[in-house]
Amino acid sequence: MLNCEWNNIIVHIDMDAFFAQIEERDQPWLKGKPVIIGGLPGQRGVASTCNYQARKYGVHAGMPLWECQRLCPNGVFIRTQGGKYSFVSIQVLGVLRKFCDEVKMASIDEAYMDMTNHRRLFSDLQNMGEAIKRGVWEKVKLTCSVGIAPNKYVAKMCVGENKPDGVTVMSLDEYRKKFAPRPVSALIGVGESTEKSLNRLGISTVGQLQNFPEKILKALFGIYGPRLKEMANGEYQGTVSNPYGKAREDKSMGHERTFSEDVNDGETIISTLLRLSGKAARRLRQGNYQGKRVTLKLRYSDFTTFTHQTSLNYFTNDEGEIFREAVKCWEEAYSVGKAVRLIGVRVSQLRKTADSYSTFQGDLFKGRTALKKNLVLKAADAIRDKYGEGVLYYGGVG
Ligand code: TTP
Ligand code: MG
Repeated sequence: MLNCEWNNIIVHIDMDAFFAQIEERDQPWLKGKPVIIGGLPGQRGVASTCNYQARKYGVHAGMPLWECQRLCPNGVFIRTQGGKYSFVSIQVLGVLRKFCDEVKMASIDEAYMDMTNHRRLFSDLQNMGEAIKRGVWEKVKLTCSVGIAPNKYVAKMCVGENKPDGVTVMSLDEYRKKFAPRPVSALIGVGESTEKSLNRLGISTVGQLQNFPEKILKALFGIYGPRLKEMANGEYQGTVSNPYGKAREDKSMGHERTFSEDVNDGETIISTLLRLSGKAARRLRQGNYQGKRVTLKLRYSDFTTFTHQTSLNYFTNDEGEIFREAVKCWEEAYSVGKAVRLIGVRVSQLRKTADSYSTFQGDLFKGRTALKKNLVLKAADAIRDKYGEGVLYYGGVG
């Protein structure tokens, strides 16, 4: 019988080097080699992830493939096999559901479980974590890491402490002590700009934020101020909804559509992607923004939700280019045959431009072509301004 005074026992599971580990499992010759998932060297695009071997070379998710190859010339590059990874994700969900009903997938390889009412089955929390890991291993032959804490935020924060293949149990006191000396950027939810603002206040460590007067934080950050302090103290009760690792703070613009009936025909999806890309691009242009990263969001009929993203090596607010990237994500991420409930397109990593039609740097549209393209966009926007959003849509992959 578990002796634990916590009011809640929250378990966070995060698969280790998820896509890469699946490929290593399925292709035994990869054993011991640095493996990078996301595309072949020479292709545009970024790494989705890499195994721990490749991380030793400085490779990480989101890094352009050409740079991965420069840092790790012996790396084995593999294209993303979205359907296969989603299948494994659903298998893992099945395992977790055997431990408790309250499982929430937070991304393709992360889940939260509320084990509060299941504590009596385990001798201690470490043991609980080991049992969950064993269950996952037995079903899918993959390792994961487990964080156990009295709330979701601390469970997620601590899962990385013994990664890969580890269990970390952390009370709020332990969390406060352990994270106090670390920089504020260690907090999930504190991105670059918040870090800079905090630094300007003289707050560089989590410990300093733990003790900083809430009033001042509130005056400077609004409702986000007290939340920052809660995060530092491990008292934040919300979830940090970020599909991939740390929450992204950067501004983004996008649109989503929930279908009145779930769909699984490619034509409907592609035409919806076209509309959503058009709307996202239009918003970017209206705000004089261009972006580099395109994220596709997919929610299936069983409510499992995944995101998949690609990054361009230039900034754009052109709907054709955004659409092309969204379709690429769709092709990589979609589990064939599954019914889709919601789909979304989002553009992030934004920069402000002086003029929304300033020259595109896309390799397809150079010189005169870029100029012509800008004129077409300008004209199309003028027509939409006059007659409404629905009158014009981009007609296909450029
Ligand atoms: P993560 O859990 O962030 O990374 P990981 O599982 O590969 O490695 P770790 O051991 O550090 O948890 O993301 C899960 C999967 O999501 C990852 O295997 C690939 C995919 N992904 C992307 O497609 N793009 C991204 O930018 C990131 C960060 C992840
Ligand atoms: Mg992971």
